[in-house]
Amino acid sequence: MFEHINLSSELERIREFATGESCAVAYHGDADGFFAAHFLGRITSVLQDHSFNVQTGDLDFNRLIAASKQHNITDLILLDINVLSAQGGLNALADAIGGRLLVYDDHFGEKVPLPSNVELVPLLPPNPQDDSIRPTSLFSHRILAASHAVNWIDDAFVVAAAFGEGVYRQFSAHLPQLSKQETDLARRIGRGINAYFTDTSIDVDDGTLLRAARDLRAAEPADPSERYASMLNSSLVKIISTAAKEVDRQVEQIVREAVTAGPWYADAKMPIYFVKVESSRRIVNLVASSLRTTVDKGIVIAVQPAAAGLAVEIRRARSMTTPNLVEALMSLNPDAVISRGGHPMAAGATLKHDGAEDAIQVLQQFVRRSIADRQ
Ligand SMILES: [Mn+2]
Repeated sequence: MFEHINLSSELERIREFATGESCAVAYHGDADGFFAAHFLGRITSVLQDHSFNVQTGDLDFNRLIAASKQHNITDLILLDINVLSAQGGLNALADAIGGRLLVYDDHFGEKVPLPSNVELVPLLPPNPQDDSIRPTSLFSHRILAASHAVNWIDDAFVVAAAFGEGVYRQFSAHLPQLSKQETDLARRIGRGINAYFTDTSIDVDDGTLLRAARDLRAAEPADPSERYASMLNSSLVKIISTAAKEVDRQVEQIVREAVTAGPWYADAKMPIYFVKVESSRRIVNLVASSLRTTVDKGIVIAVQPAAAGLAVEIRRARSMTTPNLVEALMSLNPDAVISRGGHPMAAGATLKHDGAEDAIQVLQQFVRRSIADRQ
């Protein structure tokens, strides 16, 4: 899946990049970004002591800039940060950072030139299929495997990451094989980590969960029959289970209400669902994905007011091949947008509060038209 990338030269690049105390890793606060950071932290210990999670839903690069300054960080590795969808934020970060940015990303977004101190390694192959996705965590696991022997916990982690990213089925042939029981636990962990990072009170330099993952990894029992229990009873699983319970409860309730309320645009085969999420946790993406899975047809648009602007997430039923949801977001007036990007079947944006309503209408019309055109 990463045939177009020379893994050993990327390993070298990361080792050269992360040599001094001035380097840190910044990762998207979700299972994919988290495990990507965990795996790279295992390659070079410099990155273990300096890691920032970024709530890219809000694309709060200002917090990242402030945290970097506070810790004297001048060089950053960005994992799963979706920077291509927030060029303004990326430019500000590149300008403020003083050193270099090394970006691993598989998102589509604005096509504009990058600042000269930004090095981008595209994880997607040059000519991807329409719905291509190459999670950063799967890439980092490959890099780690090229450098160290990976153990069972590493395998369980990469499966957890695939579940968290919603690509387990798509990539199962490329993933380690676990037992049914182990696979179920990995699914719980992936989803639990997504839930953990929906808490907007988590600070940008909070390393609790990464430490828990490293402790678990370091304490892998020699006896394979004890591995499962050691993971199940780990502090990692305890921490995320609490978050997962609360998030599941909220998401399930919103999805149930949305199904009862019915689609915003009622077409028997291709309904469009429109949901407004109100929560102190940032769960708009989970609501959108869960509603998409539940209704299993048409398009889902979910919005949630956030500090930076109105977060919007848009999903397409898995059986559909159009419309391209990144194109839908790109049809919006750039003046109304703080960030936008994603994948053809799952994309998101943050809209400026001022003008968000008009932008949502444009989006609704785009989707409605593209559905009508198919028939
Ligand atoms: Mn992510």
